[in-house]
Amino acid sequence: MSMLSFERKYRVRGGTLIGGDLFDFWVGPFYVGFFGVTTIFFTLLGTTLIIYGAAQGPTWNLWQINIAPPDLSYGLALAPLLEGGLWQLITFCAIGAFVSWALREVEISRKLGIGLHVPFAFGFAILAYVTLVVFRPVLLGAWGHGFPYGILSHLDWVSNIGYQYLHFHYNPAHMIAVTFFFTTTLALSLHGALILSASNPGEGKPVKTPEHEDTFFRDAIGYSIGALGIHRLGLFLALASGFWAAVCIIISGPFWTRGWPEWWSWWLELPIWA
Ligand code: UQ2
Repeated sequence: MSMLSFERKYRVRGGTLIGGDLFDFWVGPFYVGFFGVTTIFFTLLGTTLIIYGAAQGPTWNLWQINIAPPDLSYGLALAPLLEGGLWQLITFCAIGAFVSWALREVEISRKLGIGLHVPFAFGFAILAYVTLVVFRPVLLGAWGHGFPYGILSHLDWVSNIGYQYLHFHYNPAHMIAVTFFFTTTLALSLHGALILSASNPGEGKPVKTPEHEDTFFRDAIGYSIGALGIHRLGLFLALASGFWAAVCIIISGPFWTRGWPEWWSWWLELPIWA
């Protein structure tokens, strides 16, 4: 079925989570829906606040623009606009936009009768962000523990947090996250290369089949995970990356306040060395 006739057939009413038929329509290729409206609202408001914040600042240099969270002394209270209040509003808008986008994905999935894997996966990215700017700051008792919104400033923040724990690479959850990130790139490069190799056998030669894909890996390592399996593995690896990234930062401060190298003392203190 051609794409245009498929869309005519499957762009159906219903599947909305809220508002019934109210925003149940398309604008050009885009589905709108209640959450399309809230996404636009939070995105426009948040972006306007970022530009307003930049306009107050000392620079229009794109690399140096910075919108900082409130001073730690404000704790978990609301701060004046130019003393972190903008950061608080922007954070609220960002979460509003991300969650709206996820819920719009849910509505589109429900319309099509497909699984909720895409919004579920996006939810992990949202979780990682919310961990940095809400969960950890709340556990530490101040919005000032969130990261600043700026290209260089957020890099400085990451660097400072790293040194605060002496050597962040000794954080065991960070080790697990990094390993998952690298394994994700390994799996995606294997998968992308394998699919393209079967699809592009060379000029004038017929495109090859999934059996060829299986056989390449059975010849090479005696095992093929399969066409469906590689996608399950890929999704798992990607979600585990984000999950452990969130774990590694939430435990830094709320659950471990010393340097991360010191955490490994448990190994030296095992009774088996005695
Ligand atoms: C595979 C398969 C695919 C693939 C890939 C493999 C036909 C088209 C890449 C090979 C993957 C394996 C053996 C798992 C590797 C494990 C890790 C942790 C990276 O068998 O089936 O489908 O794309």
